[in-house]
Amino acid sequence: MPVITPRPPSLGTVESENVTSTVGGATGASVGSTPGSATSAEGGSRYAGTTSSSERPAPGGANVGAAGLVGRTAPSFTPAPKFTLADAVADASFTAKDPATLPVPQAILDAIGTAQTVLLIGHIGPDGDCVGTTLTMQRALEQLGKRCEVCIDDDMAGSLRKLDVDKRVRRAVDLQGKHFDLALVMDVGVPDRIGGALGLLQHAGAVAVVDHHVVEPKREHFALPEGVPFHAWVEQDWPCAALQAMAIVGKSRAGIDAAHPDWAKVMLPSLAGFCTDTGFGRFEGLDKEKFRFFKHTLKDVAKLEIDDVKGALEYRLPVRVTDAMNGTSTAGAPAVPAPIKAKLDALAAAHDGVSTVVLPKGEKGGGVGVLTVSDAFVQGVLELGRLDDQALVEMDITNVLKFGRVGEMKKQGAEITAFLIEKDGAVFASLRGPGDTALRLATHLGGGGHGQAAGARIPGATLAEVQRKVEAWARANGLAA
Ligand SMILES: [Mn+2]
Repeated sequence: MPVITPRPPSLGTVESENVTSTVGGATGASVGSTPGSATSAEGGSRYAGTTSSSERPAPGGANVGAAGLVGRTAPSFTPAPKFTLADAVADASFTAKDPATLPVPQAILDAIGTAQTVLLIGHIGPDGDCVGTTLTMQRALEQLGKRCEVCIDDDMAGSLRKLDVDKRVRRAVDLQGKHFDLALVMDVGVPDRIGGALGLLQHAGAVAVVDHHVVEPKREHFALPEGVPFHAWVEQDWPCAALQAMAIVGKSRAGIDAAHPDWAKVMLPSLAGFCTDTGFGRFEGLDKEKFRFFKHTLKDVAKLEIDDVKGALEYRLPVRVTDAMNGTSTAGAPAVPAPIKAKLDALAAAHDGVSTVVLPKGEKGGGVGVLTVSDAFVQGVLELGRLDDQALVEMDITNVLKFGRVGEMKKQGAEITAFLIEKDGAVFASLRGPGDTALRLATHLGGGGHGQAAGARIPGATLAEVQRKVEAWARANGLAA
């Protein structure tokens, strides 16, 4: 078993989201309607520095990148090819712009202005943008005397739980039957991506969607009762919903200022969302002009640095947990309780824990790495982890395994990687590879996705069966020896 250095888990969501978006007959629609979901895993893995150089599809398919600068207000400034958010902040000639100057539909501002109670809803398979957008809105609106709740009806990875310092994010079941003057659906525009929060809309006095994906939200999609006002504000060319929150909050800045808020705390989640949805400015197809609004919010409103935002998202598993996952032992780490140790040891002895194999290149190149993780192993590690952090969820474990071990397999020459994990009587495959190899393998396994990042759910199969299928496919296609 190779010893690896644990890497930070995903800043965004988990890979399984990418997989779920490609199964159950929801393929095209789900992938197309939630580009953020299919790419936020990329964002996390990019941060961990382990994935291929595949680039993020633009949310609107119409982002103009550096060309967006042509004819705009800063003709003297020419961005470097890789002009990141850090570059935008550091470059004195790149002037900041106040998001308060961005247009926001009056109907949205009026709906928020007249509401006394507001429910902020983000999407399932949550990422930094949806958590950051809803939390900044909650913190800002509460400064204006409104009562708010935040609902994201799904597990959140450790980095996102860390953003939610006041533990304000709730599941739908905990808010059942509550009335809100306004429900704001943010960073998502389709009903099947908000989980049980869809039911909460039945008790809302008004509903508004604020999103940056390619969506056309309509009231009938959300099955709202007769007469309930519905508004939608979609900015497909904006890099994140967090920028929409920055614009909304910017319009109310004077009113919020009267409450003497901690602006860093109010804006930090939206800054984090901007960072995760853009890969800290590294993704392709971004309109760098929008970075000016990030810079203003960071420096002039929150008075923070990028490292503060990184720090707010930094989550590490307890040391004895990473030790248990990697077969390492860290001096000074608390001992693993005997029953859990026995369980994990038994799994290892039965080769039913974690395994990796790297097949060398075939005549057409490739090189294939297969990582398998049994559900029993995940549950054993989870049991251990929850002794230290009760809020630990499976994706905290699986993210670390995936980003650590997949990166390790790539270093050993695997251009194509398959991460196979058991869950609920199925094997979930998360696939990466150059060109269209990931999609081809996914299709072979009955799934789908993008050329370089794809997934499949194989019901009723064992890990070993799927592993053999991956290996056979690779050999048959000349991608493994
Ligand atoms: Mn987003």
